[in-house]
Amino acid sequence: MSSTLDALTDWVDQVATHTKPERIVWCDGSDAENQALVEMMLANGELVSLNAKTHPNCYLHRSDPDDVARVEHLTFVCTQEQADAGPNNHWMDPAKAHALMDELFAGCMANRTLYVVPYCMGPIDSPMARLGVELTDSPYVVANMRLMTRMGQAALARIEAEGHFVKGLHSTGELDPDRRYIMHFPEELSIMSFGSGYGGNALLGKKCHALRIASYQARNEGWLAEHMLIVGIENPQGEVRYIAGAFPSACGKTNLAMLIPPQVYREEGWKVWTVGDDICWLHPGDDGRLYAINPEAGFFGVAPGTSAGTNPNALAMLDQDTIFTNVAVTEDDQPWWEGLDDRSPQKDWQGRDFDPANGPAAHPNSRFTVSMKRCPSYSDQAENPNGVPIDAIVFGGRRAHLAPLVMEAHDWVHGVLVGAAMASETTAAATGEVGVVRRDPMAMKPFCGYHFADYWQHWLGVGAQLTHPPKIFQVNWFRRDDEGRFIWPGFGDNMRVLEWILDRCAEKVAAKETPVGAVPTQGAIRVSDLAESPDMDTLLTIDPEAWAEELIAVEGFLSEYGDRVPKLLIERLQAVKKGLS
Ligand code: OXD
Ligand code: MN
Repeated sequence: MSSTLDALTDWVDQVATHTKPERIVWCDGSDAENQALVEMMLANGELVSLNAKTHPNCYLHRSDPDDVARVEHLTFVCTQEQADAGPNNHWMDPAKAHALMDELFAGCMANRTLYVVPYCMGPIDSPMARLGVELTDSPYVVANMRLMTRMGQAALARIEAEGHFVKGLHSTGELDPDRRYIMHFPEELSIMSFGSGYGGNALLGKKCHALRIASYQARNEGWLAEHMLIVGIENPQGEVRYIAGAFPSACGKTNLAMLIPPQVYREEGWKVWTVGDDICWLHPGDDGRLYAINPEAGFFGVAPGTSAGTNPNALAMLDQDTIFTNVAVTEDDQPWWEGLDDRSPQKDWQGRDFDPANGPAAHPNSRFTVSMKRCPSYSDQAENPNGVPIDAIVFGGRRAHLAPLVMEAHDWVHGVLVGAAMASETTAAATGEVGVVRRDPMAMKPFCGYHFADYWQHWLGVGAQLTHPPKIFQVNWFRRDDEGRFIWPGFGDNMRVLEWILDRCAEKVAAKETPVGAVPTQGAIRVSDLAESPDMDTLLTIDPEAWAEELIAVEGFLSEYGDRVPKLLIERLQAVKKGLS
């Protein structure tokens, strides 16, 4: 019987025969290997050096201007049955998708190196972690995968021991948007990505594996793969409680994951610990609770808006060992982006002399890639192989009206409905129009690898199994007043809302019950120390008429998913509607 390594070598050989690389390099993840790759990329211009005094070991990558974001319209889930991919995914017949990709990959690595990148998603010794191998012709991808995953020798050893891994094949091709596809084959546990070097399309461990393929695997295996941050809140007594939160792309997950509590909280001894900022794998534990690991080892965060004011922890970690993509630079070669500070950039993200007439200096979706270990609030539990127990799940969206600052679902089933009804305005993380409201259930619209209705059913099933399920909440930091200004200060002050959430979990505070959920009573959210008190009445009011309309819209949205939508969810929606009338 051949070993896993033989199976891996056979696959590498097959790919090499088809793609014709000049050479094959098996990556071990070592510093020496990384250094050699960086030097090569500096020499060929794929990376640009930044100021070595202020930003040692930091580099800038300028991508092709047409390759700056995920491409949802070119991202496919290829299941045998179209119905299994669901209306939430673009579907292609697997045979057709393979034929198309085989044609694109034929000979595409001529004069290039094929890198074999073994990686582990999750702490290397965690039973919840999963393995993968990405074959890629992009050294930029290799350098990023090294920061974003546990990559190299240790992962290869675990693959050999375990015998399973997700196969990911990637080539930047010619970066031609007309020859670009991101294909997922959940039934084969494989991914093929051609024509893009952008993180979400090319770092296959992230969205492709840890969300689309993993969500499919998780359903078969009884767990959840979610687009969530994981944050630990330590109270003055030294107890740490963990919250997982789903927010659509670019709604501040990274900021929330590393928030710095307001001064009064800090003085009392509150602390915040970062476990993850984007992806969370949730497993039911033997004690009936839900345990979370972050499958990633790094942050691939949005740079614009990150500043000493909005996210000092992020800023502190970005002055060393970071790869920047599509940011601007100052005259002394420091990375710069809109919202950072009031210096003026010299070169824009395309390397041109900065001219405001060309638009923002940094691309709105410019990114930093950095190891989690560089984060000052990095949790000492982030590497815990058993994960962290979750007390609360938070669903957030970006809504100018309607949704209150915070609201607690009646129970798990209602929480699943709240998650399924999530809506937000679109952002720059995906190509397409910005600012349009769209439904984004559990913030998984672009990432769920199977039919949403089956996914909601799976959520209900996981909840039914838990004797101590987390409580589920909805939050909205983005409510606006009549002049269009944000009412809630957000950022570090979100701590005030997290405190209420944890108090509810510990059954320490009462709440005001409404048909759509329980909201804080007057004065329950601490704001008295704020220089300017926000309009809490508006932030916490439930408008029954507007909610009745919202529920009709939600009902319409759910009906797009047909007969497979769980009856329990529809019944609950009807019950909430009835409560409002
Ligand atoms: C991301 C995204 O890059 O959600 O995390 O788009
Ligand atoms: Mn994300």
